[in-house]
Amino acid sequence: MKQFIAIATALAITCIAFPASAQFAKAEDAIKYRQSALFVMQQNFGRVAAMASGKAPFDAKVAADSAAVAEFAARLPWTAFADGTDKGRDNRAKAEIWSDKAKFNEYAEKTQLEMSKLAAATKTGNLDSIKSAVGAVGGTCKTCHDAFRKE
Ligand code: ASC
Repeated sequence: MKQFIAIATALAITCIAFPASAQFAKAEDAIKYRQSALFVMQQNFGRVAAMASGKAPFDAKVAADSAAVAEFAARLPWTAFADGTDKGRDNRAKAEIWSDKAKFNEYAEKTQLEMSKLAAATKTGNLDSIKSAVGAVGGTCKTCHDAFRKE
């Protein structure tokens, strides 16, 4: 019984600490997964960013729906940068992702935080708030790419 409680507790803690931790059969799958998640995130963020910059007409409902998807997608890629997934499929991940995990994780969390703020801004429908939130998200994309993405 004691052992059962210990195992159940360990499982519960693991689930709370790593809600979205995914395991992959092959490095190729992990790379494809994170590339897909980042693509979905970028497509949805890009749609809102185009509205914020005036390149696309502002549609509050489309902006809110897109930002909600981008916010969700922003939670997905990071678990797929597991050890041993630097090679296996064409990709631009730099070795620093694995040698400087603390910084990479910090940037990943910042991206999620700013994406959540953008999702909140789109719910208000206020274009000025959306513009500044888009700028903040774009900044986190760029900071991370400059450090961790090959040209
Ligand atoms: C995008 C995209 C990025 C960021 C970046 C912001 O839409 O694909 O990498 O925004 O350009 O500076």
